[in-house]
Amino acid sequence: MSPPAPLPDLPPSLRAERQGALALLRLARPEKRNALDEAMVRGIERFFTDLGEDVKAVVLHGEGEHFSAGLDLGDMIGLDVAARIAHSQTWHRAFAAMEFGRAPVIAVLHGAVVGGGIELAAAAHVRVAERSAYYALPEGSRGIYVGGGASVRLPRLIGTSRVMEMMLTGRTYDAEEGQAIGLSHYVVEPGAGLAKAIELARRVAENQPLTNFAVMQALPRIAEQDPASGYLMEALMSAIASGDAQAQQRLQDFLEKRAPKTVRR
Ligand code: 1HE
Repeated sequence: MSPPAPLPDLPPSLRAERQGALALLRLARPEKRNALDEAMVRGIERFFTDLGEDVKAVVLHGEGEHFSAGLDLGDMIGLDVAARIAHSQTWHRAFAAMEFGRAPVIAVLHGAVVGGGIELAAAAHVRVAERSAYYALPEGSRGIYVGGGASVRLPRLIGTSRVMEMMLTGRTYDAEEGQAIGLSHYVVEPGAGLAKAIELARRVAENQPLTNFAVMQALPRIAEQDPASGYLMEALMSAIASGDAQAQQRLQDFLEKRAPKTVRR
């Protein structure tokens, strides 16, 4: 078997490692509570853009007590309007590279998941929250506005009204509340998030690659289309995925009792 593809060069505030078919990306700036500065955001873009073809799923997590304190507020000091637009668009590119990248991303959330930290988490495909996690959009009290895609991604997750209320009042949601409103898919005990995310990522990595492609690339676009175009796109995607040799084999495996059943777990 060929050795795993090398991981892209990253700043010291981001650490990447391979575990078989998985890649793990760690926010490694705990002394600043994983506040995301420009080097980290550009590093995130590079990581997801240059991900090797043999990476089948990614786990994103944070070092220290918090997933991320959001934007490094120092980056907002003294920029003119054009530079601020460019700054926000750098975040958009980085998180789009993740959301529409080569491999599904499972994020582990703990401690503060605030501002740009929620924006980063919202670009992941599966979110596992430890009980310590809490969510906030403190932009209002900082005198700024979201710039990492929250206006687009968060209303789709939790509704425009909740995003408005979070931004206006600075209210926080804890891990359980976050799960109830759709910010995370799982809540686990403190310290158990990474193991859970790796378990989920291994499962994701075993799917047919074309199915994962369809889920990541087609599903969110279909969901935004008018229904008639969406049904057509779904039929086309479905035909492409199920016509693949690996899909045909998997179907045969089930029919000939070689594949596991879908049971409650
Ligand atoms: C930071 C940042 C940051 C910490 N930018 N430096 N985000 C926020 O408004 C959240 C701001 N952070 C906090 O409220 C707190 O830091 C925490 C609740 C997350 C953690 O508190 P704590 O007591 O553990 O840490 P700390 O003492 O506040 O912070 C440790 C250091 O990290 C300290 O620096 P030091 O040099 O004094 O050690 C902090 O200044 C630094 N630090 N958070 C810069 N965010 C694309 S637009 C997105 C818009 C947003 O994300 S707005 C939300 C910004």
